[in-house]
Amino acid sequence: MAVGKIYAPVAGNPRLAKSLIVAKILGLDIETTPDFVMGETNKSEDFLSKFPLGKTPAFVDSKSGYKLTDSSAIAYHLAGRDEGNSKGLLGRTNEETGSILQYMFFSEAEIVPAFMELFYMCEGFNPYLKPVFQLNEDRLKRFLGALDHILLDKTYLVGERLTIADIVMVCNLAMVMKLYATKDYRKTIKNVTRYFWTMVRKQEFASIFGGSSFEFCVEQMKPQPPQKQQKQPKEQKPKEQKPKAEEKPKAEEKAEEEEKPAPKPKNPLDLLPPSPFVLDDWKRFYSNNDTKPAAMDYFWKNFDAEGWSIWQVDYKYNDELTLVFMSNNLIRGFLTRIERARKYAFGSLLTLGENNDNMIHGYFLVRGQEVIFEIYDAADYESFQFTKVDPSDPAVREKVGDVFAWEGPTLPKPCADGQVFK
Ligand SMILES: N[C@@H](CCC(=O)N[C@@H](CS)C(=O)NCC(=O)O)C(=O)O
Repeated sequence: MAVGKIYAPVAGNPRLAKSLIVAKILGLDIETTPDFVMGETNKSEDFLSKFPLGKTPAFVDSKSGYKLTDSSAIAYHLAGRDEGNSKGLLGRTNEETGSILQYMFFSEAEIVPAFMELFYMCEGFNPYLKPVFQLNEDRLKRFLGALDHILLDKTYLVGERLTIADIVMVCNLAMVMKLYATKDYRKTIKNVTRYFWTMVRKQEFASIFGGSSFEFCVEQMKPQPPQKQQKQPKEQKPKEQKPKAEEKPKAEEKAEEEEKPAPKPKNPLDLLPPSPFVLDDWKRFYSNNDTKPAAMDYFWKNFDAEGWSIWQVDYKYNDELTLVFMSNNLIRGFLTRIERARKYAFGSLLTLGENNDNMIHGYFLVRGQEVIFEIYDAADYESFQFTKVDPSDPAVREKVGDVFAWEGPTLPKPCADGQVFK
């Protein structure tokens, strides 16, 4: 029987790998969650009731129900299930354990955050900010340089045997080595590269990272082009909706704040005449019914063209898109940044096509007759073309239905993936 279950996406997950490697070494049976969908499973009520942080990996002991989050904490806990510490994964002396923790924290608190800042900007999760990017490149260089120095005469980080410090470090380095550290870069951290290469070929790591087939970085990941976020606003921006406070110089704003608490500006959308179309009812109906025909019949029956507008949304730089998962990450990043629009909008944005030949296309339903502040305020709004469409046109209705359903004859290309903003 499995000693416990780890909730996390399984494929290629270096955070989950830490625990799987420990389990392999100690012969522990761990249940995993191959059906886990990031952004859905970890946002479910059931998951959040167990793990309020909503993050993975997350562990539950099958006997005691003991719960734990954080990949390194879980791996450390599992390493402690070694009767008599026969493998010594947690060190054999108090000093060794201290050093193990030192390297684990170094890896988690320094290397990983610096790398993830770069990764998120390259994947489009965070807007590209050149100084922040450079700062983190410098930080990563400094940390890997220090690690290189530490590893000058070492095979393992602590003592002469594999410990949990190596497992955590190697798993954390895997993404750096795959996506960032090109051949030239690796030449500047020869000891780190030698250490990583030695470890990934060990049988404990090989089944996870492919052993000798591990694919080192050939071309370094790149941030999203900055000009996309710096383009001039389009004329369709309804500037008057922008709360005045945003235009004031910072110092003036600060002085005012100190004098009196700023009154919370009423959202102009809440002042529109009430609409018979209830967004929450629609979202619920859409989630609980087949999109075609049931949900779309409901949608058009209840749609209120005076209170709501429909917008075709197209990514402006479709010809720069490459892998489907990256396009979908770009969509996810945008939808995260318009989070505040949830009360006033619904939409479906799809990645259509295939790797190296795909486009981002969709439709949004928006309260009122303009693109709302909560959407155009997003840093990457300018990368998307919002075009108002005529909801009384049957051809438009069919296209909206196909995009909301993620399938249908009017999609310009077959749907590869997508995100619903609801
Ligand atoms: N330090 C944590 C980080 C966990 C983490 O950020 N996990 C990501 C997935 S790899 C996550 O759950 N993200 C969802 C969210 O932030 O809502 C660990 O190593 O477990």
